[in-house]
Amino acid sequence: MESAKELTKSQEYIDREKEWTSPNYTPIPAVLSKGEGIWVWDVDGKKYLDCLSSYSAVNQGHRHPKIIQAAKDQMDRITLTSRAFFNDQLGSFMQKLCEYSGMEMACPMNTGAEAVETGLKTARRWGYYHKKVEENKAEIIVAAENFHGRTITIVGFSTDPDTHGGFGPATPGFKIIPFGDAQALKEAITPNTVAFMVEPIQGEAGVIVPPEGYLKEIRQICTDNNVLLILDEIQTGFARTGKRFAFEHENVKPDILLVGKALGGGLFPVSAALGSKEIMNVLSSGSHGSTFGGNPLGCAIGAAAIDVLLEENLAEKSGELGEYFKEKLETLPKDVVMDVRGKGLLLAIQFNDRGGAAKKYVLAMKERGLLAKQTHVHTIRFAPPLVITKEEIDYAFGIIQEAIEEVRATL
Ligand code: IF1
Repeated sequence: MESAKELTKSQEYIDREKEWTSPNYTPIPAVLSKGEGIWVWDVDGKKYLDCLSSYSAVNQGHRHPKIIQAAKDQMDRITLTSRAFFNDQLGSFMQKLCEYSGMEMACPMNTGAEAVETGLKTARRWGYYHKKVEENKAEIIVAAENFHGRTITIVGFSTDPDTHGGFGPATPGFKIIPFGDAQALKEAITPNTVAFMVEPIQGEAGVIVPPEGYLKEIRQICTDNNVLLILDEIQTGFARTGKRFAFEHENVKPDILLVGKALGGGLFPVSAALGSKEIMNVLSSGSHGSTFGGNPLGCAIGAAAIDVLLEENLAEKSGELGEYFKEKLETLPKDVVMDVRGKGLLLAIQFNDRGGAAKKYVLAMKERGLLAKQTHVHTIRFAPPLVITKEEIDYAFGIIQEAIEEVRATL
């Protein structure tokens, strides 16, 4: 049990953050000050296993030495040039990223939302320039329960009231269909449809895996109707689900691939929208950009982030260890945990109503030294850094079991 003094130390940080910072989050009360690999420490020196990985942005582990060194080396050279000029890191990073993902060309951005907006703009322009859709008539289809970021356009097609409430009016030109329903896509397409954007596994919705064959079906429907398939792999990408990208589980390829999070190696915002040369060339000079997009520091970090995934074989590890972790989660008491979902090390457990709100379990896990976060009241996502070992999964599972037993006794 923390002493009163220790509580004061953490509390002091919490109070100061609350005093000066907008309340757009309700953090779990852990004040983190150090991270290494799968471990983080709070200001009182308490050690936690990070089972969130900053929503899958720390796949390589906290402060991976190779990525940190690449950042330090680049910081001793040059960090920001803007794209008003060339720099000596961007071309090789774009080539590495395209070769890793099997795409022809990439547009470098910073946050996931920027990559999503880049994908949407590219799809609309492709529609007008190549599909000859009438100007300002382009339609883009998205899935219900989506999460693609927080800009006004993106939240405008969210079905989550917390995400879109109070931010209207929505950007026009978007249609919403049920996730996982290929027939619904077929029926929603019109001659003005330029793209269908979807997460291959819906993260924020609670790690919702679509029916087997869904990706193959929507790929075919988009091809048959000359509609671009945009896959948002910002959370599922970079080895998280047991493959380089989740689309590989069904051997399909998107027309536009959106990436971010772990591309920044747990260090720095690095994202991109990738596609064929025909598609990406619609972004003519002066039509799109960003101050930091393609900056040499982010490129050096992104290149090292990809190298680590390859050198440490993290996609295969994530697949094997994810299976192992999932099998253990499936042994949790069925009267409390009604469902276990996910692929690779993107996993989630859903509590039944008797299990009650997931937050109680999250707090009990935090007390025992494991950090996770609930989503949509009854679900907890488990997404540790992909460098976790089998023994560390056993340790994490022990904490999860104890926390569930403790809370279950109070129900
Ligand atoms: C928050 C959620 C996860 C994403 C997908 C684009 C983005 C995200 C599939 C935008 C970002 C983050 C954002 C963060 C919490 C987290 C999140 F809970 F919000 F929904 F992971 F599920 N596509 N997801 O998951 O990327 O602009 O943030 O770099 O906003 O609370 P970003």
